Amino acid sequence: MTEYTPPAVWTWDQESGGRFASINRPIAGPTHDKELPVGKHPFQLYSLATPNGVKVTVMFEELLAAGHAGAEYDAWIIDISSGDQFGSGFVEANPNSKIPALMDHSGETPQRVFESGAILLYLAEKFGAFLPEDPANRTEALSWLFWQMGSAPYLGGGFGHFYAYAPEKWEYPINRFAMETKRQLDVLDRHLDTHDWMAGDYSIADMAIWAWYGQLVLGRLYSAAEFLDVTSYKNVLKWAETIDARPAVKRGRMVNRAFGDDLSMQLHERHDASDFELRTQDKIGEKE
Ligand SMILES: N[C@@H](CCC(=O)N[C@@H](CS)C(=O)NCC(=O)O)C(=O)O
Repeated sequence: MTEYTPPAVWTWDQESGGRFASINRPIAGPTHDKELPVGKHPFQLYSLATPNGVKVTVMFEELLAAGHAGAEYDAWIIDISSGDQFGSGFVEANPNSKIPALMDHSGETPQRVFESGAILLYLAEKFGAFLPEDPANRTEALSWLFWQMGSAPYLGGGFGHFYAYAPEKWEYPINRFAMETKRQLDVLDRHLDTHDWMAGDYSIADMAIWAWYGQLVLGRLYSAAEFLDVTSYKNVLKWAETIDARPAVKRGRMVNRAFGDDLSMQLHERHDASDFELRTQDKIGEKE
């Protein structure tokens, strides 16, 4: 790694390199006018099937599977590599320009919700589902939910960025964030040694943590399974496999997914429960 002497005042170097460099900016706000589409359901989700997006689509599919018909939703794809997150309509839904963003049109005035953890909590409270009712387990579930929100940036923005996306492999940041990621996996592994779920029953805490750490130990993130020796976290792996086998989780993973080799796992937009059967990319790809 070449030595870097920071200047007195940082300036924006547009040539900083690395995958996704083109979408990073040091300023917020919209870059262009673009209204968001609105479908027929009360909930309008604007997202992409990254771990942060998958948490929310898993929650919607779990709510629907549990019989909460009011959780019907339209899921629109936001292509973050093309800058959709900087369109004016999206920025109105999320001033932070990151997926996922939710609009709830079920009340008198539309309600925006941004930050995946806030969306999960909003839906759990609205439907009285997937969040323990007793105060002790509820508090524990929220502790783990917020743990995920605070921890995953070290896994994604730290480890994942330097291991998979940075323009070169640099030992210092990879060591730093591999160490922290493995520490976090050990936190989970010790907890799951004596618990089936993160808090009480299966809850939004499991959904949030599974999307990142569950998928990491299942070998789906950053091609890093061997490097991080993920299968040594046996309790995390068993818990991750149990969640992965849930039909609603499989459906949640498919929504807004526009990458990967398996076209039958890609449902770019979800507007109806039948879309999982009728509108995956293997079935409509050639037509659209
Ligand atoms: N803390 C946020 C993080 C959301 C986030 O980082 N989203 C990423 C995709 S996983 C994104 O939209 N990135 C676009 C960008 O940075 O411009 C949440 O959990 O909702």
